[in-house]
Amino acid sequence: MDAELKELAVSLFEIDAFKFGEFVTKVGLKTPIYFDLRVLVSHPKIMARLAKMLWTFAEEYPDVAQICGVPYTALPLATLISIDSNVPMLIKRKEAKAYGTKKIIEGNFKQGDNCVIIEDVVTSGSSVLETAHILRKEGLKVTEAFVVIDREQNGKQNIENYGIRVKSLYTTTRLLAYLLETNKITPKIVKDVTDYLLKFQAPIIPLQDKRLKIPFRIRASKAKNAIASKLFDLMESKQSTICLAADLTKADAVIELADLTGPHIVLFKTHVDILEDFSNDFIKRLKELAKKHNFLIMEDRKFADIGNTVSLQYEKGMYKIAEWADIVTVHAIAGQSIIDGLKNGLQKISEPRGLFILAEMSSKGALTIDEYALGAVTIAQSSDMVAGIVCQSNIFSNLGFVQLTPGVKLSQGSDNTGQQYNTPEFVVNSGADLAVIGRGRCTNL
Ligand code: 6AU
Repeated sequence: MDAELKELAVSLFEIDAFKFGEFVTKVGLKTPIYFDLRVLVSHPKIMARLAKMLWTFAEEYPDVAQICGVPYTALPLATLISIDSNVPMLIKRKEAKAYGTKKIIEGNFKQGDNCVIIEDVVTSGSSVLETAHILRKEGLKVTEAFVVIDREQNGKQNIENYGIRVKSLYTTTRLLAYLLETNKITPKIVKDVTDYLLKFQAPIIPLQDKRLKIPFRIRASKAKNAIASKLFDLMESKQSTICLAADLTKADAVIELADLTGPHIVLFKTHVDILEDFSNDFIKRLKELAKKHNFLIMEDRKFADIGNTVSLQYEKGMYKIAEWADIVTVHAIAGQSIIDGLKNGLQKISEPRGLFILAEMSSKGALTIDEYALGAVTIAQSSDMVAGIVCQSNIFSNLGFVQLTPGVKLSQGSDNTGQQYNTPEFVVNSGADLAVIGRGRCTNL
């Protein structure tokens, strides 16, 4: 491998893929060494060898489902790898906006597919991170980047801070050594470049997923909604990020589950309309357990009608949800008026109440995509009744909102009615503050 890398380094030098002199990089750093791997397209044999070498890193990662080259220089490399390895490739568009009508990723993929990023040169790491961010938003898993050259200017660290391992064929140091050994460059060039590398490091890129790095106790103080604030406090004090979905049809079974799981959860989620024996006594017992074990109750009612109707559905009828549920879930389909309607249903209630707005659903083929999801987040921002967002990916940055993500199980999969499950690790990487655990709590499912 070493001899091959050295030989390839010489070939790359001879086609002017490395230049020595005075240059300015994309991130504005002055540099005595410049890598221009765009010339590769004029040298197909060298390009093919480079692609083959790069793909040797995949031997350690047999589960690669997709590859994606960072546009543009790495695109032909990724194409060659894809053809040679028979691993499908994705293209990230440079021009489309993340939430535009145009697709930002071209190619077919499944949620949770492992996607390896292919890149030519890493300086600050920003290009790899931009690509990884978009791939992750689309539901792909990104944990590896295969890179031709690591310039050793903090790029690798910046990328690895985001949980992506960087494997590079060359570091600048290694490359200089190969070129010196083969008399392609002088010791003076090696010294100039080495001095430069020691002096100029690209800035450390702050983590973009700021929301997820901030302790719950601080986020509690950022929440406009009192129930959201209480949820964050509970998450901190109970060291739990679990919302339990009690989708059982007998009141006693729900109560038993609440008593059993109560010490370990922060939110207990009900669907009272599936109970065959609902009674006021059930609510009384559930409220007692909520007090005993210190959890909140969410009725997953998914309100979706005009303001007047939801106001009545919330306050009246046989369930009188507004009287006992700390939180309810609400579809965004009706627009802002649904929140006003629910507020109306609280006229006789003095305790704090919160809403979770559904922005993305977990079911296969859900219509809650792109603009819909963003529209839901926009509506959510406008009211202090909103405690958080129910969604599948990291689509908001408001520190005071809780991201609640359903569809969680120890292994990925689906049920026979369209529910799609991801692993706890996956949903946390997708921005979940709270994971909804329902049938996935049973190991035989
Ligand atoms: O884990 P499960 O499939 O047993 O249960 C998931 C629970 C169910 C659903 O009604 C609910 O989460 N849910 C929601 C919520 C919480 O609003 C939204 C969604 O997109 N998917 C989903 O499953 O009680």
